[in-house]
Amino acid sequence: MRAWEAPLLDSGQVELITDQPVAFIGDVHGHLDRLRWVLAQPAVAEAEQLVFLGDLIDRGPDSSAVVGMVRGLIEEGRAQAIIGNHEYALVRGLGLPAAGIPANLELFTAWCERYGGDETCASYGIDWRRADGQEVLREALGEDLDFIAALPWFLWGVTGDKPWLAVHAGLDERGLVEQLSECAPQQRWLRQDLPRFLYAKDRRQSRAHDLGDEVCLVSGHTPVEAAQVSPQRILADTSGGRPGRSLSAVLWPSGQVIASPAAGPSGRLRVISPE
Ligand SMILES: [Mn+2]
Repeated sequence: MRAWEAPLLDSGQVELITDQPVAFIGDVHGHLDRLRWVLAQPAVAEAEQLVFLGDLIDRGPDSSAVVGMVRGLIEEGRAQAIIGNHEYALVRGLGLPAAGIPANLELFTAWCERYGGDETCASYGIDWRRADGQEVLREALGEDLDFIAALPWFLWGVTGDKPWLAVHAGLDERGLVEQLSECAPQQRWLRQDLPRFLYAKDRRQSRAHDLGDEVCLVSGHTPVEAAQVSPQRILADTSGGRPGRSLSAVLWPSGQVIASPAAGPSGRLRVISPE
């Protein structure tokens, strides 16, 4: 029997994915070359499960290929991924009528102009400014859009007696169940405000006051120079999708960090232009 169990919430929200060592992978943001480099490192290749921390898309040149690769890894049972604010903005902005998700034109425009969504559109062969841009983008995304909209908003796991909770932007000090309940599946796409759960930038140090000391809180979202790793907190976004930055993976429970070169072994990494 496990020494630790995730708090009981809506059964759709709690996903204990593995009891094996995992590799947490920070915000990829369309940088396929960095992702390939990280996945090729033996420590990552040998991890039982890969856990992507959200923001697979936007800013980098290859969002479509990154989504395809991660979808493939998930379908093979090799990986899990949570949603990030960039995927949220795409799905909520574009809307997904079949799933009851209304479009939000203001957010869609912001996604294209300020989130780096224009790069994602280009990777799917779409110029978002054309009059039927949303329609053709939805068509081009196809099943990728359903995949992105269905990503879980957080994940639990436990390796031996080492539990973790992954959520894209981290948590604040409020109670755990209160915070996670804001993301109840039936509510999450209908809210009027942007979920802080995915957006807040002030959560490097904070955690829910009732999250047990034994639980490691894992997030991406807030770019840091080097991955922050402690028994209670992992922050793995070392790029924000920007040029000249690296993609990091953090092995759990060892805490080993694997970071791609900011410029290096592949052509694409080498030709990254300065910010
Ligand atoms: Mn990000």
